[in-house]
Amino acid sequence: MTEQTRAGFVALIGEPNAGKSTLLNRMVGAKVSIVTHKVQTTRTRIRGVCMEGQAQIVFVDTPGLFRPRRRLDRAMVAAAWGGASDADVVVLLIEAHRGITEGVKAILEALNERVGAHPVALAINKIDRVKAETLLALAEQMNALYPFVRTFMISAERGYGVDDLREWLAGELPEGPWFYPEDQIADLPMRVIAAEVTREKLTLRLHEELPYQLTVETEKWEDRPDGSTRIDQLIYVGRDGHKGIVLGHGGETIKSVSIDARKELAEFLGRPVHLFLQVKVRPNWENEAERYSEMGLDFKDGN
Ligand SMILES: Nc1nc2c(ncn2[C@@H]2O[C@H](COP(=O)(O)OP(=O)(O)OP(=O)(O)O)[C@@H](O)[C@H]2O)c(=O)[nH]1
Ligand SMILES: [Mg+2]
Repeated sequence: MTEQTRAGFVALIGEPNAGKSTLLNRMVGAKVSIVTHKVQTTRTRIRGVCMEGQAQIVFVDTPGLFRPRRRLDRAMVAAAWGGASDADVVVLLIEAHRGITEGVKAILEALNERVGAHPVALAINKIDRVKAETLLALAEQMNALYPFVRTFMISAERGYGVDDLREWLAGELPEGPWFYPEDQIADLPMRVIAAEVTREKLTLRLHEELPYQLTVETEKWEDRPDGSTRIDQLIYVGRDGHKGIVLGHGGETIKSVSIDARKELAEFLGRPVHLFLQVKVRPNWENEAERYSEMGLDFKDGN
């Protein structure tokens, strides 16, 4: 008798920078969600698919949970909770070395209300950064605060504990047919993935200078008969001064961002890429519904 197929959704939630996107990429075995050292990297729900035996696990990477102030923040946080409430299993990631922060406490308080009866597992991430005693104490304290169904200690970056987590998750999913073809790993449109790659390179390059009010959109996508792809993207910034930062001295910054993004896109697509970037000042983009739909966010949620 063949094993029954299983399929379901696993939401990865946690504070900004907890390592949710790193874990998603590790599970999927490819980079489908961008990762940076900065908080609030992920802006929307990103699905990555992985197979574990006869189970298809659809991981939902979510924006970090924090106290939202601006319109975009609110839409991001709403998207994160939406991901959690739709999931079969929720995995809360916390950072081992930071422990139970105010942000983690706020998430624990909101969990009951927002995800109701869904099972929630705890994943203490970045265990490469702490000693074993610290970890055990943290696990105990967290379990006293919330009835987690399981606790895992992992390093998303190094891969420790990740196989155990994946195996356990597979067994928790309901029996049923798969949602995606067996070889599919993500379900974001390519134009959005391409825009995210450029946003990652900008974030990595600009460090502290990075304008929060920055977004990237793919304007045009052309698969050419010669086997190459031409991608035109717009970088929206909120202010004139930000345009100069993104361009850099003599256009140096945007040039190196473009080179890095093109390289990664060509690798991802398996074909040569011509990437054209243009920077536009758009003071009010954070209040434009169209910018949100391009990102996969709900404009209403930002109200
Ligand atoms: N030392 C260590 N660093 C990690 C680990 N996992 C992730 N990181 C780092 O933590 C930072 C944040 O990782 P992300 O995966 O972008 O975090 P995130 O939770 O998706 O963040 P947001 O999208 O901003 O909510 C990056 O610099 C990662 O390299 C880990 O297991 N150990
Ligand atoms: Mg992320």
